Amino acid sequence: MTAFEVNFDGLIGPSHNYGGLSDGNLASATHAGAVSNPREAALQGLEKMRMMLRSGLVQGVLPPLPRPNFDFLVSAGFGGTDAQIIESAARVAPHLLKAAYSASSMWTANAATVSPSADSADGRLHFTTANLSTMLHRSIEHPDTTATLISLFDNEDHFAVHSALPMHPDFADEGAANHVRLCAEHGAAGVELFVFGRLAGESTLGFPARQSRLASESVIRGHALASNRSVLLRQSVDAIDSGAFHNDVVCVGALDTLFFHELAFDDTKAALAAIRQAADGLFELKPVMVADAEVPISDAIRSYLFNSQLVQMPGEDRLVLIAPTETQEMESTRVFCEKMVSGNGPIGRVEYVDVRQSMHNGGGPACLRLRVVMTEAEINACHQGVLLDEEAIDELQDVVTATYRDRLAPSDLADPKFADECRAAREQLLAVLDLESLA
Ligand code: SUG
Repeated sequence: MTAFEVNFDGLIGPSHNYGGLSDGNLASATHAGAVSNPREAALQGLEKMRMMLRSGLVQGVLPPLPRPNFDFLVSAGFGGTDAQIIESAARVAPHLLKAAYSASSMWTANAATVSPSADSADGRLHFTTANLSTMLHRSIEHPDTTATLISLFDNEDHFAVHSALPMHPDFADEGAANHVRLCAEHGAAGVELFVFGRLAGESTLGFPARQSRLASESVIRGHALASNRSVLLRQSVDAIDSGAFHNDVVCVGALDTLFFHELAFDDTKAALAAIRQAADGLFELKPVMVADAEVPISDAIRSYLFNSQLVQMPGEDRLVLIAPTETQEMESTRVFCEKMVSGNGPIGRVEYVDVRQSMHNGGGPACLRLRVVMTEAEINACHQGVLLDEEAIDELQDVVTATYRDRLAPSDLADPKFADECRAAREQLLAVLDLESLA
């Protein structure tokens, strides 16, 4: 069956700010407290979507979640009117207010894990919303994310939307950021890789390992995936402690190609052997491993070389790597990319995109999109308002330009009027996407 990879990018919300909320995410720590520019952030994201669309790909979008998250603040004991809730949270618990305002749902690679219908025993396209339980500000995303996915994929013949796994560290799940699907072509059965940082119950030193093996195993069961086509791999501690808080900071795969850093996995040789065994009879794996001697892990993480989108563009016979401009600006990664594309490997071109506002919080091009492999029937069965054309992108950009601030300091979150601004902006975005029901 023919299928297409549809990228659902997160539309960056009006409260995008640098809260310094993510332990183990070096960019978030470095930019903590800086003034952000939500308008520029959202426009950068929308330009990336436009670039994909112009290349002939199907491009989707997921709207921002409602922020501030009043349910969260109320469950933390704040009460009264909206303005009173914000004023008292700003006074006694500014860290909770920052969490409630985080625009982190923009990184839709963490929204859910997705398995295409070609891989599932029941022939449906499966989503499991990520519980994101390791980081407080992210743990409050899942109820609204599930509601969004249900609105978009509201057809049980084609789609199964599973709500988040249990909210316990044993089930810590970060979604597609720790998941890679490999195949001969999108519509054919594939091999799904699940990368975890620790076992349930295991405590680790250093930066937090955000994904548990139990979470990955649970998703494999829920999505009715064949066990011989599912591979569980352990992230290396070196990668996590160097700042690879998700596997997609050191690895990206598409079709039969796996592009990864030498230090990404705990045991690279065993990882490749396991993938080859699972792929037996389906495709021949093309690994592209980048040696630490060529691109040190610290450069890979600062530039986000691997947090790139790896896509098959119509009319091009080799894959295209859509990398952040930071990769072009760093000597080791630029030289590596030039050498890679001049060789005859599976990646033939690198396109650089500017998503700097998101990058300063540790989110590159790959974080900003959720990949959903869909057949034509599935594309037709999903909510059409989120499948973009240039006109819709223009309309969204107009709303952003008219309603988003171009300067936001964490202290601005204390102003109750900002909550009204965020609500009004989101309502206008939802209207463009024909999703008023989520308001
Ligand atoms: O979870 N940053 C996000 C970045 C997520 C990137 N996603 C992928 N790698 N797929 C995170 O650490 C920072 C927010 C702040 O500090 O204000 C943040 O949540």
